[in-house]
Amino acid sequence: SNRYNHARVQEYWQHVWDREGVYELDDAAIDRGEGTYVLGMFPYTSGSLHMGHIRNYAITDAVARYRRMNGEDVLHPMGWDAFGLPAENAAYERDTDPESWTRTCIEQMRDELERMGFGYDWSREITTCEPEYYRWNQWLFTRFYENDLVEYTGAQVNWCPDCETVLADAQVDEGDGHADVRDDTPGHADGEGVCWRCGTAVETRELDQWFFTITDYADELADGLDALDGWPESVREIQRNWIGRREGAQITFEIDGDPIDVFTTRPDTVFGATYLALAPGHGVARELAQRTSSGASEAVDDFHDRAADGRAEGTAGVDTGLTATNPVTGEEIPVYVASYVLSDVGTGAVMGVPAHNERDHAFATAHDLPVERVVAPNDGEHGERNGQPLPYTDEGMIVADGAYEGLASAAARERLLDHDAVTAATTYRLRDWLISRQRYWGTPIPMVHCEECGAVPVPDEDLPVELPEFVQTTGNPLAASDEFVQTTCPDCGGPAERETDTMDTFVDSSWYFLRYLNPDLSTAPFENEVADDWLPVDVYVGGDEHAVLHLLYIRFFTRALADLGLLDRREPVDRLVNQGTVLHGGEKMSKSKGNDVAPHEYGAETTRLFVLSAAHPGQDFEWTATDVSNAYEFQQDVYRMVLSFTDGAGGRTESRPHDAYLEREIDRTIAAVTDEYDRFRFHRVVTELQQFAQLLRRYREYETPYRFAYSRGLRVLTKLLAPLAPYLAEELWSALDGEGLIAGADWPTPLHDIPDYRTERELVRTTLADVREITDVVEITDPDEIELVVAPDWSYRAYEIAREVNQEPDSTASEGSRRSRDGST
Ligand code: ANZ
Ligand code: ZN
Repeated sequence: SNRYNHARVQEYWQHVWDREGVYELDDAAIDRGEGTYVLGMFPYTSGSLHMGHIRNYAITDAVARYRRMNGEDVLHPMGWDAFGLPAENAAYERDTDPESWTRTCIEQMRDELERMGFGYDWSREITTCEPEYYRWNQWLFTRFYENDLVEYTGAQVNWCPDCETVLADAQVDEGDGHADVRDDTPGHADGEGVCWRCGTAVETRELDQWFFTITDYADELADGLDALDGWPESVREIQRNWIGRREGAQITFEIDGDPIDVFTTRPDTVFGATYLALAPGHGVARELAQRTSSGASEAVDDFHDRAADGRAEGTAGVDTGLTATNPVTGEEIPVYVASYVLSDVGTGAVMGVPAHNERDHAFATAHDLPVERVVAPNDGEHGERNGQPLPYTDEGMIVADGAYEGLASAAARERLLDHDAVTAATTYRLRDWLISRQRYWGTPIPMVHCEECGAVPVPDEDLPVELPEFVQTTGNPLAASDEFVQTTCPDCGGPAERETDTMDTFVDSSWYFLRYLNPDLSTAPFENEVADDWLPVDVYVGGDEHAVLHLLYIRFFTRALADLGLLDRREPVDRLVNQGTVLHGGEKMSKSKGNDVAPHEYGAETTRLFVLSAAHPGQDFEWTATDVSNAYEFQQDVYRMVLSFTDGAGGRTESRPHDAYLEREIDRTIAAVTDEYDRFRFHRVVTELQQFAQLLRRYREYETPYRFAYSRGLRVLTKLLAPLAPYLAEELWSALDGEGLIAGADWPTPLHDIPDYRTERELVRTTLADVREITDVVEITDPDEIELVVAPDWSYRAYEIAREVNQEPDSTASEGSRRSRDGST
């Protein structure tokens, strides 16, 4: 029939693909190491796929198919991010265990992915909750431990009382559902924010915890961003802010003859310091609070209690009664404890300069402290102190009396470095990565605590340390299992206890892209040489909500692995694509908002074709039923067109001069579409193909088609469509008697030299009535006059078509061919 029955077609071709193993890359190809690595962020095993997943994987699949048709060895694997709290929560809710739940999710999601027509190499599937996978987390942890990349230390940590676990900084949200990394306030264990998973208000606790010392790499990770020009600038900027490198100085004040260091980015404002402020919990403040003698110490103690409960915010603070000496001016200034000073930033102490800093100004206003202007704008009157509103936070000229007066900020900073009490210093916002979780569903940290020997790593030959059987308890199920906990010390053989913390699941995903290369390797997590051949991942696609967690951790891991001698490469990903959001009714499409559309509600292929055609991969777009049905109609049109030709319409065998334009248009389309694929602009591919299909239809309506050119046109159309609508393309390809499967067919090439259609263009003035499905309509200045941009030797065609094909101009026909220059990002 002339109707495309997508359900039947999908089932048939899926079967053929599976039988032929078309998407599998054999070990020989892996060892050659010359291929293209196309990867989508593997999904968390939550139960079912949502439209964001579909968009993500439709992009990688299109790239993988396109590159495969270009003759490349394409590695396009898939796996499961299978550990984590939600599985545990689901287990409690459903009275099952996390493993059974996770396995059920995986079965369902794999089935959904297959039915979308995504061509994965399933022979490389990995699942992070398998002991065979997580033993390598443990092995890598031990390597990190041996090389001083692991620390075990007491720390103020973010604690989710509902999940009963510690959270990394980046897992504490501002309460709007996303870690808001643009906020200046570091979120380190300051008791603010909510759990990224459950939304419960986060608390602060002090616990002994395992850390990866990612801060050792702070400079490298920040500097490396400059060279990552295949990454969106927005992600690089988020990482830069997250690392938060601040150059400045440490200035040593004195309290009763004892030194106290402050960190500042603006040492040139030291002349205007009117108070000194300590973080709650700062050593000096704590000592004072423990004294019993004075009223001030009681107030400080009381303030500490309030701060610990999260009841001290904004400009909250308390006068300690102490004074500090400014080493540069010799002035005595009061010492406060202030909640806005963070204990783990800089030195945990600041000099307050209300005239030149917003937060200090707010604090000074609240506590009635003096404001002393010491820097004036360069263009202001020299010496003028009250002309501008305060705080004045830019650089300028020093207007404080003394040796520095009249110097520019930068020069003053320079000279201040000669002062004994001032030293150059750099601080970072980045904290070490807290990987301890007091939960069941994760990789057990392979350490043993021995009273004699302290913390001792489990020897490699005893890995994996497998999870004990799951039990329902309120606390940590690992700690509840005596059998798991009681062990012997690997060093002295005495009685010892196993560590019961499990690893943050972000450890699992920090190196999974290496495991796909040799998923069954039993002697190491990956093979060094193979990894060096395949890294960096050529194209990595995923959401920008991972800008600082996952995408920073994979960069850290890659560098750490390189320093351990396991890799040469230092960056994991060459080109990063962040897919935009699918909106529905103006809001992000999601189950929780109740505005979601299940991926299989429409034909799988219609859905993927639609999400690719709707917008540039990085752009958000709105889901509309009309646009979906347009994608559906396009499939039907192409199907009808091909089938009606193969159904016996023979066509001419002699060419006529007039056919030349079709031949050229085929070549031009190949060039244009190829270019759009190279730029990941699948929406433009679809536009090109729709126009090309329309051209073929018009050509055929106009006269008996020249068989050679027309059937070539149909084949080219089918091939160019294959990365986006692979089932349909297979069906058409077999109807056109194409050789083999289109999934393995060669990408079409132009028959004639064609001009670079992008650069060699010419402006042609014409009227709306003359315009048919020609080329880019750039700008309509007047409804009757349109500027067309066409390649030089195509301009004749514009007039040809207008004159010959269309006797009856109507405005809707030209609407359909209008293209703006948007999306040219
Ligand atoms: C005095 C000063 C004067 C500062 C001035 C700035 C401007 P940003 O602001 O993000 O670049 N600071 C230092 N340690 C801190 C801590 N533990 N908690 C809170 N704030 C702290 O970060 C650097 C500035 O943050 C530092 O420079 C310091 O304030 C403040 F006109 O010192 B500044
Ligand atoms: Zn021991």
